[in-house]
Amino acid sequence: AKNPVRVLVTGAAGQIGYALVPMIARGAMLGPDQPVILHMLDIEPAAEALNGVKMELIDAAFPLLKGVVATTDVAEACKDVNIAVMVGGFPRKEGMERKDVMSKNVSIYKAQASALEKHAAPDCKVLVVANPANTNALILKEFAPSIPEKNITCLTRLDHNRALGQISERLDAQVSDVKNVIIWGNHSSTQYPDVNHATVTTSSGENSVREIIADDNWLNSEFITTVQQRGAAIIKARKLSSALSAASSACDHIRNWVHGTPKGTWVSMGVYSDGSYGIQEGLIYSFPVTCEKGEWSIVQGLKIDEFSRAKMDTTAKELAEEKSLAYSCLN
Ligand code: NAX
Repeated sequence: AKNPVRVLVTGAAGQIGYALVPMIARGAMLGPDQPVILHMLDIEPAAEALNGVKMELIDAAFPLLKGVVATTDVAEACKDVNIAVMVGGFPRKEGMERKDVMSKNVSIYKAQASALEKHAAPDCKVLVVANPANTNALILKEFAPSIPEKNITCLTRLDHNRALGQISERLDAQVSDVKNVIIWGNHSSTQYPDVNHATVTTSSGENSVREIIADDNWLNSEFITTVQQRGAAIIKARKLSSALSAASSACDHIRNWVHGTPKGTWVSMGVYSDGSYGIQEGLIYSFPVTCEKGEWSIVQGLKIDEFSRAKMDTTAKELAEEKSLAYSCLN
């Protein structure tokens, strides 16, 4: 039998946490034959609720679940973890300034970066979900210099999956037959969902999504805003933000990272920019990536038209601004 993998979920007493931990315990993240030990972290006011989640995990009698650590101690939570899914953060409350929210999250991610650096397994893979996801991941990277930068990523897979969903609905096709959409940039409303390289498999073979939809007007406006604004639409409908789709996408992100992407398919991940596609280095930016042997690489050589270029630059500019705001909070 395989050795258990230790998976940390921060903010585990929250909404996404509640959807995510059973998925991990059932093998949706690491596979149906991979035992796991769950490490759940939350803050003191949520300690009792966190313990309730632990009780439910025990009650569910998941065969793959070999242990549960539920704690408010960051060092204990990070001890020897192989995967860290960072869902905990400070939410934006009504009337709060952007800078105040940023400042709270900068101090959380600075502290948790140090704890991961000191206590996590050396090859630990980190996925930041909590908003502002790209910038929280960047702060984590800056304050955990001994963790390789390739091991620190943020979640844009939910946006990617939302784009696949919109295309499949529009075509009345199976979502599993649509692939290679791209989310460029920030996990925010400036993100650019790009379908220029996307395909859909039909009885006649693999077709270009742009050609088969044959409605550039829809693709260049309504499709993009629907994906960008989907989080807000879920809040309006549910009176709560996306949780099951976020949790499921976090599992997809880690599963593809660890086990690879299928041949000919790429996914979107927020990763440290190496300057690909003219995106300045030093930002965590969402790119199309393929994964093999536990490592992602940015898909190279895609043709970028003027329309895409402008949108990719707008979202990069917002990330550069977030980065300076985050740095101004450090002093
Ligand atoms: P909840 O408010 O339900 O849960 C957050 C949990 O984090 C709470 O239990 C809270 O006590 C805990 N927490 C706060 N500070 C902490 C700290 N320092 N250490 C450990 N835990 C801490 O929010 P939920 O709906 O679960 O969303 C979690 C985060 O995901 C939010 O930041 C949200 O904005 C972000 N999202 C990101 C998405 C993405 O695609 N990247 C999509 C979904 C979601 O909106």
